Amino acid sequence: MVNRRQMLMGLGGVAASAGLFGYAGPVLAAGKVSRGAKSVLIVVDVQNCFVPGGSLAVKEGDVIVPLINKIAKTFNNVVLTQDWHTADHVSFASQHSGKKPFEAVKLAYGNQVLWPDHCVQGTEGASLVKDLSIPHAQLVIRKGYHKDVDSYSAFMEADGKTSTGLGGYLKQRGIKRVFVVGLATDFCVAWTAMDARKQGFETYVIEDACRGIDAQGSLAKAWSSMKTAGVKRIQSGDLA
Ligand code: VGL
Ligand code: ZN
Repeated sequence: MVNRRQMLMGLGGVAASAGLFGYAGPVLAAGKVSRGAKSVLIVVDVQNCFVPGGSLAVKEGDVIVPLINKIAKTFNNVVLTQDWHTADHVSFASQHSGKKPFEAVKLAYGNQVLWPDHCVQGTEGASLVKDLSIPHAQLVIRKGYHKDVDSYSAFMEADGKTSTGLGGYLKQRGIKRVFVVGLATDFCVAWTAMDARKQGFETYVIEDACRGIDAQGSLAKAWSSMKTAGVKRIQSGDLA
């Protein structure tokens, strides 16, 4: 049992107010978001294909790398993801005759946007961007490796039922709070964040450490879906 004296010591100078107003969590400067002890940073798909010069380049995708490196230094727990497709992946327009990138097709599991070939397993395009520097990252999770199923989300493939195992991994490690950064805001970041919420994690997307593809209004749509799902939209400066 923590006695009152230990509690007051732990809380330091603000403890006096705790008795009056109740104590709801870490005491922060106004508007600041605490990482908390049981948090993880998920760095989504910072891969060569998604930065300028890559086959599915996201505008300014490279610009966020130094910021991601800096944010990652402040997290004890970091997970990286890699989009990791077979060369004949169903999400590639090249596999559908008469279809062009950014058109959509209907597959067994629903609508699928078609992309230029990207992030093929073992290729340079699928490698993490060389300037990404997060040596203390604990796990690299690959996704989209089933030829017939895409996986924007780091938690759940696009069929909505095949798990990557990431949710179980984070839960077994006692993680409660998930922060998401990376590429692309409107696809893999958004789907990862919404699935994190769905699995019960308190979830934040750090907007300035992400960049989007924004095909046909997809960026605004993604933010609106994330809001509905209960994902919190913050800036890196909001971190305590
Ligand atoms: C992504 C489209 C296709 C992403 C991956 O990382 O956001 N987008 N594959
Ligand atoms: Zn992909």
